[in-house]
Amino acid sequence: MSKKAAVIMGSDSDLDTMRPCIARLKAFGIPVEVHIISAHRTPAAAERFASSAKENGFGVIIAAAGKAAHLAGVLAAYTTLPVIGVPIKTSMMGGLDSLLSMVQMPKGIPVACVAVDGADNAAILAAQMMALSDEALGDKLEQFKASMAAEVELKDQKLQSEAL
Ligand code: RP5
Repeated sequence: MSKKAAVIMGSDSDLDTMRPCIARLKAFGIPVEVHIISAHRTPAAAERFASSAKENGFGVIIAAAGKAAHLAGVLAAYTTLPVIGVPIKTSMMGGLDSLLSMVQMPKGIPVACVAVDGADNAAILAAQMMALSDEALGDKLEQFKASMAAEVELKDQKLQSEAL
């Protein structure tokens, strides 16, 4: 059976930012579970989820959080699964607070951190990780890259036909 991806958010206020991530994972045919678990408000649930994620059939964990964004790091502390962090944009510091909280992990507990609000890239990176042991998913990623390249080429062709 295909491994699942987990999308964990620190708050329901992160959901709108994370919708493209969930949609992209589904578009690749990856089974997804989405949960709200907070490193600070529900730390026991964070430990429970991450400690059992591997035996529960997950292949990767995506963790989105803002401000003092410790969620990805805390989840990573309790699992050997790869954890991808999505720092959420904040009103006070534009997400720099989330980014630094997430990316500056101490030696031994890595978190693969994407850009502020980089939900879509988190899904693509997760798919690339899971494709290491899933050839069909690898083919879908090849197609995805080819269609992106075709789109750019089309834009360039269109530009060449315009008088600038
Ligand atoms: C973080 O604090 C969440 O991930 C969210 O990005 C931010 C604000 O949370 P709420 O106050 O909206 O619940 O824990």
